[in-house]
Amino acid sequence: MRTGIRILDDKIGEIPDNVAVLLSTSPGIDPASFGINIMDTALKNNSKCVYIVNNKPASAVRREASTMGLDLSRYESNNLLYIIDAFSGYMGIHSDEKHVVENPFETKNILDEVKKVQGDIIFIDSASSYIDMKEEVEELLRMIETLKKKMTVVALFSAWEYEKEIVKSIKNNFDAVLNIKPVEEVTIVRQFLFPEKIGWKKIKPFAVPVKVLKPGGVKVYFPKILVTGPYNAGKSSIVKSLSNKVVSVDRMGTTVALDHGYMDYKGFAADIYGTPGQEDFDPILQYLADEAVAVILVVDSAKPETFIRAKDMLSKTKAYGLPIVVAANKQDMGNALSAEDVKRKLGLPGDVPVCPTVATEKKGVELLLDELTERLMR
Ligand SMILES: Nc1nc2c(ncn2[C@@H]2O[C@H](COP(=O)(O)OP(=O)(O)O)[C@@H](O)[C@H]2O)c(=O)[nH]1
Ligand SMILES: [Mg+2]
Repeated sequence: MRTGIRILDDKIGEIPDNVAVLLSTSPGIDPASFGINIMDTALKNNSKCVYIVNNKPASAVRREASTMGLDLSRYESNNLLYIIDAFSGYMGIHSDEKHVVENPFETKNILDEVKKVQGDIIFIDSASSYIDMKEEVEELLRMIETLKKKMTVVALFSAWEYEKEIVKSIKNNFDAVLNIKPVEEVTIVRQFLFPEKIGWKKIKPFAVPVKVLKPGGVKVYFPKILVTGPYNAGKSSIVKSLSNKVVSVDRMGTTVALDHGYMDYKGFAADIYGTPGQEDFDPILQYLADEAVAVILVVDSAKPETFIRAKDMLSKTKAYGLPIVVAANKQDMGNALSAEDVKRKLGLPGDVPVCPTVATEKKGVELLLDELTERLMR
């Protein structure tokens, strides 16, 4: 089993069978989106899933999935997914669901309902709501122990103000703990996933920037990738070719303000901003570059006389220190230098990749993206 979240999967490896994973989110972040995304990944990998929901109607789970662009009905009708309603019974309301726990106050009844279905992975949405209902944690932990003997357990947890000791004892009972927390930066709040504990693998602490896209699901998300380079090098064309959506402010054929695009590629999502190339705009370059996480430098391979300017722009965007990839663009021009020659002439550090591109034909853009995402993962 994998989470479907790039970087995280690469670092924690495959999740073994018969472990319990706690997915804990800070107040204000709904753990269900993350649980549903992991479930969708598991279903796509042919694992059977069971989803117990005790804090909202089962229909709310389907609705949440559908806003993320994920369709669960196919799996439900093929008996690859069972959603167990442990909410209606708690609320004392009627349920039209196929799988209902009439009295969810006792975990024995939940386990009985689980016995009627089959699954490799079971999701509990939500462990915190169950603890709130029972006002104690032992019974839930015992249920998880029982379930773990048969399947992998993923428990969702909204970490409101619980006593430290309680949280500690809960976490102790899980093989892995993944925390999702907001991190405030200068102007924006981003969400990061922090693995706190991974029982099956030694890991160094790391954090993965995440965002729940509706539609799109959970993506590793980078809020700002900067595309810079001299006038006419092909920046706007690169932003366009990288993007699923694009807004460009062009006047008389060149960018006077800012290109913005949105990229969604192999589990990564990013907002991409192009800078203007003309020197008149240099004073604003550093503002545009604020909070950038990576830089794509675009050069016209047929115009080596612009390379000094290109390097100057890298300095002005304070790109050194960030991951940089170079697009040696306009490779279709008869007099274009090869990517190797562009690299040598630019005189950038050896580990900066220079990729041959023809932005107007989207050629080479995939390689550029692979190099970029590879560097972002580091
Ligand atoms: N032949 C060729 N023309 C390109 C390529 N990329 C961009 N262009 C053209 O070069 C001009 C400048 O491109 P643009 O993306 O606006 O450059 P910017 O000023 O850096 O944003 C436009 O006429 C593009 O159509 C390419 O790879 N090959
Ligand atoms: Mg432009």
